[in-house]
Amino acid sequence: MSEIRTVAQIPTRLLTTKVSFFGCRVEIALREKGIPFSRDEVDLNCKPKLLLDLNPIYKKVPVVIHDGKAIAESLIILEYLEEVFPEVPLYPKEPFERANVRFWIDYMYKAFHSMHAAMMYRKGSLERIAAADHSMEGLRKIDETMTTLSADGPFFSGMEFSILDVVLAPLVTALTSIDALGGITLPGFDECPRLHKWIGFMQTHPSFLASLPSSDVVFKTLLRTLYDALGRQDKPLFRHVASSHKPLTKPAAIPVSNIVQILRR
Ligand SMILES: N[C@@H](CCC(=O)N[C@@H](CS)C(=O)NCC(=O)O)C(=O)O
Repeated sequence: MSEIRTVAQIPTRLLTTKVSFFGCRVEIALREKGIPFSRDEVDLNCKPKLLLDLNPIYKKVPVVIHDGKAIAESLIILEYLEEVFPEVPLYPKEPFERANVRFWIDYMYKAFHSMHAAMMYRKGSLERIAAADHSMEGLRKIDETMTTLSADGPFFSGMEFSILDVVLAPLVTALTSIDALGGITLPGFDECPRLHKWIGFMQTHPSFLASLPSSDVVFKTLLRTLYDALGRQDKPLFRHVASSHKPLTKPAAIPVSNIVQILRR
């Protein structure tokens, strides 16, 4: 007689990379749902055949392999996990509430895209200013929405952890890097108190602590991305961002003179 396996016993494997905001979301959802998984970090500068085979269209991480089948694209993976592992729900059941939550997921996804764009465009360029403005507006709207849903939180929509917390998660570590690298002056506590409280609370939340890289690791990775894209041609910009970084959690200044060693690590 064949062995009957519960869904959680079917092997789950996550392909991600050292710092992947998209991969982190999937990791948090897996942990919140109590799904055992193995985690493999892929080198995106030298993509392994496995990744190209499993995600031949986009060739990106994260990819989840569940029961021998590969699922790509973080938001699609999150919905898949919800359908296959419904025991710990992260989305609301009611269709209108669910639609609303999907709206905010889409909004946050785009706000992150603007932050990344703000970082990648040249300093002072119109594109950089527009992207920075768009992401600032995004953060203000997110603060407003959180406050409307629940003035005190502690989670995005109140007392219950939800998919909105998962999707906003990268903000917890990305903020200082985006600030330093993206040339964005982020809205302060006075302007977005609920958002700042959320960030503080999430820095103590177990699934976040286990899944998010430290702000220093995020900074170094983004700095390398920026250096590869711009730094070689724009040394003053590179020096500026390297020296203006202030880590969110651990006070460990990065002297500009050490920058080469940092990038070699
Ligand atoms: N839309 C994708 C984006 C994933 C993505 O951009 N992944 C990055 C790593 S964080 C990647 O694999 N980049 C490799 C590349 O662009 O070639 C998702 O939501 O999963």
